[in-house]
Amino acid sequence: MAVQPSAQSSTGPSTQATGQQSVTPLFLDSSALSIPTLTILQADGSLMAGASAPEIDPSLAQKIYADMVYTRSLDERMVGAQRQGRLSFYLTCTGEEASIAGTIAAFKSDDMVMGQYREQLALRFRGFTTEQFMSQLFSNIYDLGKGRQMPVHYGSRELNFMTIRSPLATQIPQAAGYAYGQKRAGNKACTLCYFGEGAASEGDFHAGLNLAAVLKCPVVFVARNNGYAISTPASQQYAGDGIAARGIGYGIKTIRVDGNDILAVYSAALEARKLAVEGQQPVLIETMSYRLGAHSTSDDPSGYRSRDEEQQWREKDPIRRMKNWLLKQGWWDEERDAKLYENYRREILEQLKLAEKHPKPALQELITDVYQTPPAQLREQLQALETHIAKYPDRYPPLSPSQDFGTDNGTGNGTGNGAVDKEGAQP
Ligand SMILES: Cc1ncc(C[n+]2csc(CCOP(=O)(O)OP(=O)(O)O)c2C)c(N)n1
Ligand SMILES: [Mg+2]
Repeated sequence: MAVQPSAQSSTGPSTQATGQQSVTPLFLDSSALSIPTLTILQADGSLMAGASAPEIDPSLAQKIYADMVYTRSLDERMVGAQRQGRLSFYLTCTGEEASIAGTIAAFKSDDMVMGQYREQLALRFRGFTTEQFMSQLFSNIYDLGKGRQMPVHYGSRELNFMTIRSPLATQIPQAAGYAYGQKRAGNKACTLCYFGEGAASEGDFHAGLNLAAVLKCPVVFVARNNGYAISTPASQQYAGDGIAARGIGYGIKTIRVDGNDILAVYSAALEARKLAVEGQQPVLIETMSYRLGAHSTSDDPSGYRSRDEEQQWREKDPIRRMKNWLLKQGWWDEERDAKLYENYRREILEQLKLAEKHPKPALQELITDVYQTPPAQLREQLQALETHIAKYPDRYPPLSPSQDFGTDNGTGNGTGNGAVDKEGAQP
Protein backbone atom coordinates (compact mmCIF):
# COMPACT_ATOMS: atom_id res chain seq x y z
CA MET A 1 0.00 0.00 0.00
CA ALA A 2 1.28 3.44 -0.84
CA VAL A 3 2.20 5.66 2.07
CA GLN A 4 -0.20 8.52 2.46
CA PRO A 5 1.31 11.88 3.23
CA SER A 6 -0.10 13.48 6.34
CA ALA A 7 -2.70 16.20 6.05
CA GLN A 8 -1.27 19.67 5.49
CA SER A 9 -1.79 22.72 7.58
CA SER A 10 -1.83 25.95 5.60
CA THR A 11 1.22 27.25 7.46
CA GLY A 12 3.25 24.08 7.92
CA PRO A 13 5.93 22.77 5.64
CA SER A 14 4.79 21.14 2.41
CA THR A 15 5.18 17.39 2.45
CA GLN A 16 2.48 16.86 -0.14
CA ALA A 17 3.99 14.87 -2.99
CA THR A 18 2.93 15.66 -6.51
CA GLY A 19 2.14 13.16 -9.25
CA GLN A 20 0.24 9.89 -9.20
CA GLN A 21 0.04 7.39 -6.38
CA SER A 22 1.28 3.85 -6.90
CA VAL A 23 0.12 0.70 -5.19
CA THR A 24 3.37 -1.26 -5.69
CA PRO A 25 6.90 -0.15 -4.72
CA LEU A 26 8.19 1.86 -7.66
CA PHE A 27 11.76 3.15 -7.69
CA LEU A 28 12.64 5.76 -10.23
CA ASP A 29 15.91 6.12 -12.04
CA SER A 30 17.23 8.76 -14.41
CA SER A 31 15.20 7.29 -17.26
CA ALA A 32 12.19 8.91 -15.57
CA LEU A 33 13.61 12.24 -16.64
CA SER A 34 14.45 12.90 -20.25
CA ILE A 35 16.16 16.26 -20.70
CA PRO A 36 16.44 17.49 -24.29
CA THR A 37 19.32 19.65 -25.52
CA LEU A 38 18.30 22.80 -27.35
CA THR A 39 20.16 23.10 -30.67
CA ILE A 40 19.38 25.66 -33.35
CA LEU A 41 22.53 26.15 -35.39
CA GLN A 42 24.42 23.52 -37.38
CA ALA A 43 28.16 23.54 -38.02
CA ASP A 44 27.78 24.88 -41.56
CA GLY A 45 25.81 27.89 -40.33
CA SER A 46 22.38 26.62 -41.39
CA LEU A 47 19.54 26.12 -38.93
CA MET A 48 18.27 22.76 -37.71
CA ALA A 49 15.11 21.59 -39.46
CA GLY A 50 12.13 23.28 -37.83
CA ALA A 51 14.33 25.63 -35.75
CA SER A 52 14.15 29.39 -35.91
CA ALA A 53 16.79 31.89 -34.90
CA PRO A 54 16.04 34.25 -32.00
CA GLU A 55 15.39 37.83 -32.99
CA ILE A 56 18.75 39.55 -33.08
CA ASP A 57 20.04 42.80 -34.54
CA PRO A 58 22.88 42.44 -37.06
CA SER A 59 24.95 44.86 -34.97
CA LEU A 60 24.44 42.81 -31.79
CA ALA A 61 25.27 39.60 -33.64
CA GLN A 62 28.46 41.20 -34.96
CA LYS A 63 29.39 42.45 -31.49
CA ILE A 64 28.88 39.01 -29.97
CA TYR A 65 31.05 37.49 -32.68
CA ALA A 66 33.74 40.16 -32.27
CA ASP A 67 33.85 39.61 -28.51
CA MET A 68 34.25 35.87 -29.05
CA VAL A 69 37.14 36.52 -31.43
CA TYR A 70 38.62 39.02 -28.98
CA THR A 71 38.58 36.52 -26.13
CA ARG A 72 40.12 33.79 -28.31
CA SER A 73 42.88 36.21 -29.31
CA LEU A 74 43.43 37.36 -25.73
CA ASP A 75 43.62 33.77 -24.52
CA GLU A 76 46.12 32.73 -27.18
CA ARG A 77 48.35 35.72 -26.54
CA MET A 78 48.28 35.39 -22.75
CA VAL A 79 49.07 31.68 -22.77
CA GLY A 80 52.02 32.63 -24.98
CA ALA A 81 53.03 35.35 -22.50
CA GLN A 82 52.92 32.84 -19.65
CA ARG A 83 55.09 30.42 -21.65
CA GLN A 84 57.58 33.24 -22.20
CA GLY A 85 57.76 33.78 -18.47
CA ARG A 86 56.17 37.22 -18.63
CA LEU A 87 53.03 36.25 -16.75
CA SER A 88 52.63 33.88 -13.80
CA PHE A 89 49.30 32.24 -14.59
CA TYR A 90 46.37 32.26 -17.00
CA LEU A 91 43.04 30.50 -17.66
CA THR A 92 41.39 30.37 -21.07
CA CYS A 93 37.76 30.27 -22.18
CA THR A 94 38.73 28.51 -25.42
CA GLY A 95 35.91 26.38 -26.80
CA GLU A 96 33.32 27.81 -24.42
CA GLU A 97 32.94 31.27 -25.96
CA ALA A 98 29.34 30.75 -27.08
CA SER A 99 28.25 29.70 -23.57
CA ILE A 100 29.41 33.04 -22.21
CA ALA A 101 28.64 35.35 -25.14
CA GLY A 102 25.15 33.94 -25.67
CA THR A 103 24.23 34.39 -22.02
CA ILE A 104 25.74 37.78 -21.20
CA ALA A 105 24.21 39.29 -24.37
CA ALA A 106 20.71 38.50 -23.09
CA PHE A 107 21.19 40.42 -19.85
CA LYS A 108 21.03 44.12 -18.97
CA SER A 109 23.98 46.15 -17.81
CA ASP A 110 22.57 46.60 -14.29
CA ASP A 111 22.22 42.84 -13.81
CA MET A 112 25.00 41.58 -11.54
CA VAL A 113 27.43 39.00 -12.91
CA MET A 114 29.16 36.51 -10.64
CA GLY A 115 31.62 34.34 -12.51
CA GLN A 116 33.94 31.44 -11.77
CA TYR A 117 37.16 32.34 -13.65
CA ARG A 118 36.58 31.50 -17.31
CA GLU A 119 34.12 34.28 -18.11
CA GLN A 120 36.41 37.08 -19.30
CA LEU A 121 34.13 37.36 -22.33
CA ALA A 122 31.31 38.67 -20.13
CA LEU A 123 33.54 41.48 -18.93
CA ARG A 124 34.62 42.26 -22.45
CA PHE A 125 30.99 42.37 -23.58
CA ARG A 126 30.35 45.04 -20.96
CA GLY A 127 33.28 47.15 -22.05
CA PHE A 128 36.28 46.05 -19.99
CA THR A 129 39.23 47.38 -21.96
CA THR A 130 42.40 45.61 -23.04
CA GLU A 131 44.30 47.96 -20.76
CA GLN A 132 42.13 46.88 -17.82
CA PHE A 133 42.66 43.19 -18.59
CA MET A 134 46.41 43.72 -18.81
CA SER A 135 46.61 45.82 -15.65
CA GLN A 136 44.94 43.02 -13.70
CA LEU A 137 46.99 40.26 -15.31
CA PHE A 138 50.26 42.08 -14.59
CA SER A 139 49.14 43.42 -11.18
CA ASN A 140 50.36 46.88 -12.04
CA ILE A 141 49.46 50.20 -10.46
CA TYR A 142 46.40 50.56 -12.69
CA ASP A 143 44.83 47.25 -11.63
CA LEU A 144 41.38 47.90 -10.15
CA GLY A 145 42.16 45.18 -7.60
CA LYS A 146 45.41 46.87 -6.56
CA GLY A 147 47.50 43.86 -7.52
CA ARG A 148 46.22 41.80 -4.63
CA GLN A 149 44.73 38.96 -6.64
CA MET A 150 46.14 36.23 -8.84
CA PRO A 151 45.87 36.86 -12.57
CA VAL A 152 42.34 36.39 -14.05
CA HIS A 153 40.61 37.38 -10.81
CA TYR A 154 39.02 40.38 -12.48
CA GLY A 155 36.34 42.56 -10.99
CA SER A 156 34.62 45.79 -11.94
CA ARG A 157 32.17 47.68 -9.80
CA GLU A 158 31.36 49.96 -12.71
CA LEU A 159 30.43 47.00 -14.93
CA ASN A 160 28.52 45.10 -12.23
CA PHE A 161 30.98 42.25 -12.36
CA MET A 162 31.76 40.85 -8.93
CA THR A 163 35.43 40.09 -8.34
CA ILE A 164 36.37 36.49 -9.16
CA ARG A 165 37.24 34.36 -6.16
CA SER A 166 39.33 31.20 -6.11
CA PRO A 167 37.40 28.96 -3.71
CA LEU A 168 35.06 27.05 -6.00
CA ALA A 169 31.29 27.58 -5.90
CA THR A 170 31.35 30.35 -3.30
CA GLN A 171 29.72 32.62 -5.88
CA ILE A 172 26.63 30.40 -6.01
CA PRO A 173 25.05 31.12 -2.59
CA GLN A 174 26.35 34.68 -2.89
CA ALA A 175 24.45 35.03 -6.17
CA ALA A 176 21.29 33.67 -4.56
CA GLY A 177 21.68 36.17 -1.73
CA TYR A 178 22.47 39.05 -4.05
CA ALA A 179 19.42 38.22 -6.15
CA TYR A 180 17.30 38.12 -3.02
CA GLY A 181 18.47 41.67 -2.36
CA GLN A 182 17.46 42.65 -5.89
CA LYS A 183 14.06 41.10 -5.34
CA ARG A 184 13.60 43.08 -2.13
CA ALA A 185 14.77 46.27 -3.79
CA GLY A 186 12.20 45.65 -6.52
CA ASN A 187 14.54 47.09 -9.12
CA LYS A 188 13.80 44.55 -11.88
CA ALA A 189 17.41 43.50 -12.10
CA CYS A 190 18.71 39.98 -11.66
CA THR A 191 21.96 38.10 -11.12
CA LEU A 192 23.75 35.98 -13.67
CA CYS A 193 25.88 33.32 -12.00
CA TYR A 194 28.38 31.14 -13.87
CA PHE A 195 30.06 28.00 -12.58
CA GLY A 196 31.54 24.77 -13.90
CA GLU A 197 30.07 21.29 -13.60
CA GLY A 198 32.92 20.49 -11.20
CA ALA A 199 31.94 23.35 -8.90
CA ALA A 200 28.44 21.85 -8.84
CA SER A 201 29.86 19.04 -6.67
CA GLU A 202 30.49 21.54 -3.87
CA GLY A 203 28.06 21.90 -0.99
CA ASP A 204 27.71 25.57 -1.86
CA PHE A 205 26.01 24.62 -5.13
CA HIS A 206 23.25 22.76 -3.28
CA ALA A 207 22.85 25.42 -0.62
CA GLY A 208 22.73 28.17 -3.23
CA LEU A 209 20.21 26.51 -5.52
CA ASN A 210 17.91 25.50 -2.71
CA LEU A 211 18.06 28.98 -1.20
CA ALA A 212 17.27 30.56 -4.57
CA ALA A 213 14.40 28.14 -5.21
CA VAL A 214 12.74 28.52 -1.83
CA LEU A 215 13.14 32.29 -1.65
CA LYS A 216 12.30 32.68 -5.35
CA CYS A 217 15.35 34.75 -6.15
CA PRO A 218 15.77 36.29 -9.61
CA VAL A 219 19.03 34.56 -10.46
CA VAL A 220 20.03 32.73 -13.62
CA PHE A 221 22.55 29.98 -12.94
CA VAL A 222 24.69 28.99 -15.89
CA ALA A 223 26.38 25.63 -15.40
CA ARG A 224 29.16 25.44 -17.97
CA ASN A 225 29.48 21.72 -18.47
CA ASN A 226 32.82 21.50 -20.28
CA GLY A 227 33.47 17.85 -19.52
CA TYR A 228 36.29 18.29 -17.01
CA ALA A 229 37.18 19.55 -13.55
CA ILE A 230 40.93 19.90 -14.11
CA SER A 231 41.81 16.25 -14.97
CA THR A 232 38.61 14.63 -13.71
CA PRO A 233 36.19 13.83 -16.53
CA ALA A 234 32.48 14.41 -16.03
CA SER A 235 31.98 10.62 -16.06
CA GLN A 236 33.85 10.46 -12.74
CA GLN A 237 32.14 13.49 -11.26
CA TYR A 238 28.50 12.43 -11.17
CA ALA A 239 26.29 9.44 -11.90
CA GLY A 240 23.07 11.32 -12.64
CA ASP A 241 21.99 13.22 -15.73
CA GLY A 242 24.40 16.14 -15.59
CA ILE A 243 23.65 19.32 -13.70
CA ALA A 244 20.25 19.98 -15.28
CA ALA A 245 18.64 17.07 -13.42
CA ARG A 246 19.64 18.69 -10.13
CA GLY A 247 17.95 21.98 -11.02
CA ILE A 248 14.68 20.16 -11.57
CA GLY A 249 15.22 18.38 -8.26
CA TYR A 250 15.38 21.73 -6.51
CA GLY A 251 12.20 22.92 -8.21
CA ILE A 252 14.03 25.30 -10.53
CA LYS A 253 13.04 25.87 -14.16
CA THR A 254 15.86 24.29 -16.10
CA ILE A 255 17.07 24.03 -19.68
CA ARG A 256 19.98 22.20 -21.29
CA VAL A 257 21.51 23.73 -24.38
CA ASP A 258 24.25 23.01 -26.87
CA GLY A 259 26.90 25.31 -25.47
CA ASN A 260 28.71 25.63 -28.80
CA ASP A 261 25.59 26.98 -30.48
CA ILE A 262 25.36 30.72 -30.03
CA LEU A 263 21.74 30.92 -31.17
CA ALA A 264 20.58 28.18 -28.81
CA VAL A 265 22.40 29.73 -25.85
CA TYR A 266 21.14 33.23 -26.64
CA SER A 267 17.52 32.21 -27.07
CA ALA A 268 17.58 30.16 -23.85
CA ALA A 269 19.20 33.06 -21.99
CA LEU A 270 16.66 35.62 -23.24
CA GLU A 271 13.85 33.44 -21.96
CA ALA A 272 15.69 32.68 -18.73
CA ARG A 273 16.14 36.36 -17.91
CA LYS A 274 12.46 36.96 -18.57
CA LEU A 275 11.46 34.11 -16.26
CA ALA A 276 13.83 35.39 -13.56
CA VAL A 277 12.83 39.05 -13.68
CA GLU A 278 9.16 38.90 -14.64
CA GLY A 279 8.48 35.67 -12.77
CA GLN A 280 10.80 36.43 -9.79
CA GLN A 281 12.31 32.96 -9.71
CA PRO A 282 15.63 31.23 -10.33
CA VAL A 283 16.48 29.49 -13.59
CA LEU A 284 19.22 27.00 -14.45
CA ILE A 285 20.85 26.73 -17.86
CA GLU A 286 23.27 23.87 -18.46
CA THR A 287 25.51 24.58 -21.45
CA MET A 288 27.08 21.45 -22.92
CA SER A 289 30.50 22.29 -24.28
CA TYR A 290 34.16 21.36 -24.00
CA ARG A 291 37.24 22.95 -22.47
CA LEU A 292 39.46 22.94 -25.55
CA GLY A 293 42.52 24.25 -23.75
CA ALA A 294 44.36 23.05 -20.69
CA HIS A 295 42.66 23.69 -17.35
CA SER A 296 45.17 26.47 -16.74
CA THR A 297 48.73 27.27 -17.72
CA SER A 298 49.79 24.96 -14.85
CA ASP A 299 48.09 21.95 -16.47
CA ASP A 300 48.96 19.54 -19.28
CA PRO A 301 45.87 17.66 -20.56
CA SER A 302 47.89 15.18 -22.63
CA GLY A 303 48.21 13.08 -19.47
CA TYR A 304 44.49 12.47 -19.12
CA ARG A 305 42.73 12.80 -22.47
CA SER A 306 43.35 11.96 -26.10
CA ARG A 307 44.13 14.23 -29.02
CA ASP A 308 41.32 12.51 -30.91
CA GLU A 309 38.81 13.60 -28.32
CA GLU A 310 40.08 17.18 -28.50
CA GLN A 311 39.97 17.10 -32.29
CA GLN A 312 36.34 15.98 -32.29
CA TRP A 313 35.42 19.02 -30.24
CA ARG A 314 37.66 21.35 -32.21
CA GLU A 315 35.48 20.55 -35.18
CA LYS A 316 32.50 21.89 -33.24
CA ASP A 317 34.22 25.25 -32.66
CA PRO A 318 31.54 27.74 -31.58
CA ILE A 319 33.32 30.67 -33.25
CA ARG A 320 33.50 29.03 -36.66
CA ARG A 321 29.87 27.96 -36.34
CA MET A 322 28.75 31.49 -35.64
CA LYS A 323 30.91 32.89 -38.41
CA ASN A 324 29.31 30.50 -40.91
CA TRP A 325 25.88 31.73 -39.83
CA LEU A 326 26.91 35.39 -40.08
CA LEU A 327 28.29 34.78 -43.58
CA LYS A 328 25.04 33.11 -44.61
CA GLN A 329 23.08 36.08 -43.25
CA GLY A 330 25.22 38.42 -45.33
CA TRP A 331 26.26 40.18 -42.11
CA TRP A 332 29.98 39.37 -42.35
CA ASP A 333 32.77 38.82 -44.86
CA GLU A 334 36.23 37.30 -44.91
CA GLU A 335 37.99 40.63 -45.27
CA ARG A 336 36.37 42.01 -42.11
CA ASP A 337 37.17 38.77 -40.36
CA ALA A 338 40.88 38.91 -41.15
CA LYS A 339 41.04 42.56 -40.09
CA LEU A 340 39.29 41.83 -36.82
CA TYR A 341 41.82 39.17 -35.82
CA GLU A 342 44.72 41.33 -36.94
CA ASN A 343 43.54 44.42 -35.03
CA TYR A 344 42.91 42.48 -31.84
CA ARG A 345 46.31 40.79 -32.01
CA ARG A 346 48.03 44.13 -32.43
CA GLU A 347 46.02 45.86 -29.70
CA ILE A 348 46.59 43.06 -27.19
CA LEU A 349 50.31 42.90 -27.85
CA GLU A 350 50.68 46.68 -27.58
CA GLN A 351 48.81 46.81 -24.28
CA LEU A 352 50.70 43.80 -22.94
CA LYS A 353 54.01 45.53 -23.58
CA LEU A 354 52.81 48.67 -21.83
CA ALA A 355 51.26 46.88 -18.86
CA GLU A 356 54.30 44.82 -17.99
CA LYS A 357 56.44 47.94 -17.78
CA HIS A 358 54.26 49.74 -15.25
CA PRO A 359 55.35 49.40 -11.62
CA LYS A 360 53.50 47.26 -9.11
CA PRO A 361 51.39 49.01 -6.49
CA ALA A 362 53.15 50.41 -3.45
CA LEU A 363 53.51 47.82 -0.72
CA GLN A 364 51.30 49.83 1.61
CA GLU A 365 48.40 49.15 -0.73
CA LEU A 366 48.30 45.66 0.68
CA ILE A 367 46.59 46.88 3.82
CA THR A 368 44.46 49.76 2.60
CA ASP A 369 40.70 49.62 2.04
CA VAL A 370 40.03 46.88 4.56
CA TYR A 371 40.10 48.77 7.86
CA GLN A 372 39.65 52.52 8.13
CA THR A 373 42.84 52.53 10.19
CA PRO A 374 44.98 49.45 9.62
CA PRO A 375 45.46 47.64 12.95
CA ALA A 376 48.86 47.25 14.59
CA GLN A 377 49.46 43.64 13.56
CA LEU A 378 48.91 44.48 9.87
CA ARG A 379 51.33 47.39 10.14
CA GLU A 380 53.86 45.08 11.80
CA GLN A 381 53.51 42.52 9.01
CA LEU A 382 53.94 45.23 6.42
CA GLN A 383 57.06 46.42 8.20
CA ALA A 384 58.45 42.87 8.20
CA LEU A 385 57.73 42.56 4.48
CA GLU A 386 59.45 45.86 3.75
CA THR A 387 62.51 44.72 5.68
CA HIS A 388 62.53 41.40 3.83
CA ILE A 389 62.27 43.03 0.41
CA ALA A 390 64.96 45.54 1.30
CA LYS A 391 67.23 42.57 2.06
CA TYR A 392 66.52 40.76 -1.24
CA PRO A 393 65.66 43.58 -3.66
CA ASP A 394 66.65 41.64 -6.80
CA ARG A 395 64.02 38.98 -6.00
CA TYR A 396 61.12 41.41 -6.27
CA PRO A 397 59.66 43.49 -9.10
CA PRO A 398 59.93 47.27 -9.06
CA LEU A 399 57.24 48.73 -6.87
CA SER A 400 55.59 52.10 -6.92
CA PRO A 401 57.49 54.27 -4.38
CA SER A 402 56.38 53.85 -0.80
CA GLN A 403 54.94 56.85 0.92
CA ASP A 404 54.82 57.69 4.56
CA PHE A 405 51.85 55.73 5.81
CA GLY A 406 50.80 58.44 8.26
CA THR A 407 47.13 58.38 9.21
CA ASP A 408 44.56 57.07 6.79
CA ASN A 409 42.04 59.65 5.76
CA GLY A 410 39.30 57.08 6.04
CA THR A 411 38.06 57.40 2.49
CA GLY A 412 38.70 53.70 2.02
CA ASN A 413 39.60 54.23 -1.60
CA GLY A 414 43.30 53.85 -1.23
CA THR A 415 44.02 57.41 -2.19
CA GLY A 416 44.46 58.90 1.23
CA ASN A 417 47.90 57.51 1.94
CA GLY A 418 49.85 59.02 -0.86
CA ALA A 419 49.63 55.90 -3.03
CA VAL A 420 48.90 56.23 -6.73
CA ASP A 421 45.25 56.96 -7.41
CA LYS A 422 44.41 54.02 -9.65
CA GLU A 423 40.72 54.71 -9.88
CA GLY A 424 41.19 57.79 -11.94
CA ALA A 425 44.64 57.12 -13.28
CA GLN A 426 45.48 56.44 -16.89
CA PRO A 427 48.87 55.23 -18.05
C1 LIG B 1 36.94 24.79 -2.85
C2 LIG B 1 37.95 24.50 -3.91
N1 LIG B 1 38.36 23.23 -4.12
C3 LIG B 1 39.26 22.97 -5.08
C4 LIG B 1 39.77 23.98 -5.86
C5 LIG B 1 40.80 23.66 -6.94
N2 LIG B 1 40.18 23.76 -8.26
C6 LIG B 1 40.30 24.89 -9.00
S1 LIG B 1 39.49 24.78 -10.43
C7 LIG B 1 38.96 23.21 -10.13
C8 LIG B 1 38.09 22.47 -11.12
C9 LIG B 1 36.79 23.13 -11.38
O1 LIG B 1 36.12 22.50 -12.44
P1 LIG B 1 34.81 23.12 -13.06
O2 LIG B 1 33.94 23.68 -12.00
O3 LIG B 1 34.20 22.09 -13.93
O4 LIG B 1 35.31 24.37 -13.90
P2 LIG B 1 36.21 24.41 -15.22
O5 LIG B 1 37.62 24.61 -14.77
O6 LIG B 1 36.01 23.14 -15.94
O7 LIG B 1 35.74 25.59 -15.99
C10 LIG B 1 39.44 22.78 -8.90
C11 LIG B 1 39.18 21.44 -8.32
C12 LIG B 1 39.33 25.30 -5.59
N3 LIG B 1 39.75 26.34 -6.30
N4 LIG B 1 38.40 25.53 -4.63
MG1 LIG C 1 34.36 21.82 -15.95
